[in-house]
This record gives sequence, structure tokens and C-alpha cells, in this order.
Amino acid sequence: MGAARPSKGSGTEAAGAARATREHARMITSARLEVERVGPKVVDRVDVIGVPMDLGADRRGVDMGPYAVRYARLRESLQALGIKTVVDHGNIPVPVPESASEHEANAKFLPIILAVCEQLAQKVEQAVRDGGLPIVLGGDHSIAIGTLAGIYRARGSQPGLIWIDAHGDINTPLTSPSGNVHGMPLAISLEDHAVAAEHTVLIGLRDVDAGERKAIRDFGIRAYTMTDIDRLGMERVIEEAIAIAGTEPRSVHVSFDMDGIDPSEAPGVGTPVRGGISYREAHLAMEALAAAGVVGSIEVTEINPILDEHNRTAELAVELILSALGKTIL
Ligand SMILES: [Mn+2]
Repeated sequence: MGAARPSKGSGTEAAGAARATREHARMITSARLEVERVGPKVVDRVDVIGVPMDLGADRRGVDMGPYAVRYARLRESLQALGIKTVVDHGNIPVPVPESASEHEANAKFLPIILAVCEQLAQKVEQAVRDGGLPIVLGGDHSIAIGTLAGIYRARGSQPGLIWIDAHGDINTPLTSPSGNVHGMPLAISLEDHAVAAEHTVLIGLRDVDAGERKAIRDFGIRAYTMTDIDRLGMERVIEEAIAIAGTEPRSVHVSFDMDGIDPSEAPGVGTPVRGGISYREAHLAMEALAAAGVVGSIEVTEINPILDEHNRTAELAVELILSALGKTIL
């Protein structure tokens, strides 16, 4: 307060020229920053893999997620973005719960889920080896076990992981209150060494079980709750997340549980929790990931068309995939 304002019209011609030069320099600097922020241009090839998995969740309907996302014009939108090759591998067959037997109440259908995840891992591995960027469509979040295993095998090293979710998904059969495997994929993937805790980031948490709190602490995983997003802002959260998960080109897997978004924008999920990531915060995060050039694979999970309103949650998933792959407003 009280600092003298620089007087505006006091310039000689020289002062005017100096101002113009400064302004020009500022413009050049900001243009360069803009260029530096923009990562590699849009990828050449993506591989779409559907996994109509609903064995990991209690609510029925997430098995229809891959159909809903395709119905929301995923392929056409990817092509319109300039991606030359869009390979859709169809869906991996998943047994319906009625045909499957439950082996243990602590981790319902786990052997069948792991068998499906093995098939998914093989598809994802091949896609990465073929130079594609995998886009995996769930299905409940247990499919991340397969996606991450496939990426790990193809890369020969652990990818960075940005996990966007209302929940921690880091329960084990011993800590899970429900026995639903979609609450365990992060714990299983860490145990499999498909991902490393120090390059894993959780974003959007607001419903975390007691055992998960302890697991997050014990693993030393960086977790940004909704409170952190409120206080720091999504821009800072995602920049920090990128720094932790990895800054190498295409080194980060984005595992997007649509229940991370606020239910007012993403009503079609099995386990909605109010107070979530806003529409613009979600886009900002995906745009920042694209600008950094770090996205190597994407999965969107937990879309439940039965609970949705006119497919808007699947449409939002397509929008977010596009933002993560480089779509910008201008
Ligand atoms: Mn989840």
C-alpha cells in the first residue's frame, strides 16, 4: 500500500521505446513458455480396449461402460483430434456373476478377475509394443490390475501413476469392509510391483477407509484429498502430481475413476460421493497432463449407464480423454 504508481504519460520517446521493448520481450518470453509447455504433438496411434467387468463391484451396470463410451463417439472424436490410427480391439470377455462362483467373501470373484486382468495385460502390453497409446474402458476399477501389469511388461519398468478417485482403492482382502475387489486394485498392483509407491499419486480422495489411511501412510503415497484441491487449487495439485509421477514423455498412466468427479457432473457411477472434482478442474488436470507430454496410457472406469442421465457421464469421459490427449479450447 502507498507505493507510488508509475506515472503513465511521463515518457519521452526513449521511455516509450523502452516500454515497447519490454512489452515485446514479455510477449516473446510468454510465447516461448507456451511452446515449452506443449508436449509432443497428438499421438499417432491409440488402442482402445473394452473390459465389461462388473465382478469387482456390488452395483450392477458398470459392465455396460465400454458400450456407453463408444456410443459417446470416442472413435470419431479421436480421429477428429488428428489421431491417424484408432485401433479398437473390442471387449475382453468377462464372465457374468451368475455363471461364476465366489471363492472367498474377503475378495469376491478374485480368481476370475485376475484371469480377465491377465488377458487385458497381454492386450495392453502388445498395444504399447506396437507403438500405440492404450485407452482402456471399464468396467469397474479392478481392471487397473491388468492395465498396469501390461504397461509394466511392455516398458520393462514401472510407469508413473496418477489415480483420480473419490476412494483410495488400496484396501486388501484383510482390510476391505465389503470384499469388493474394485476397492483393492492399487494395493494389488503395488504388491505385484507393477507400480512404485514413490511415483504414485492419488487425486480427489474424499471417502477413505481406516485401513486405507494406514496403507497410504505406510506406502508413503502422495495423496491429494478434495481438501488439498480446495486449498492449493487443481493447477498446483496436478503440477506437483506430474513432478512426482514422472516427467519423461509418455511415462505416466492416468487411471480415471469417474467417481472422482462430482456426482452433479458424473451421476452415472456406482459409488457417488458428493464434494468431488469439478468439471473444469477435471479438464484442467487433463490439459496439464497433455501439455506436459507425459501421458502414456489412460483408463476410465466405473461408468454405470443404468445410473447415468442420458449418457452424460460417458460423454464426459470422452471429453476428458480428448483433453488428456491434447485437445485444447483454441
Ligand atoms: Mn476407483
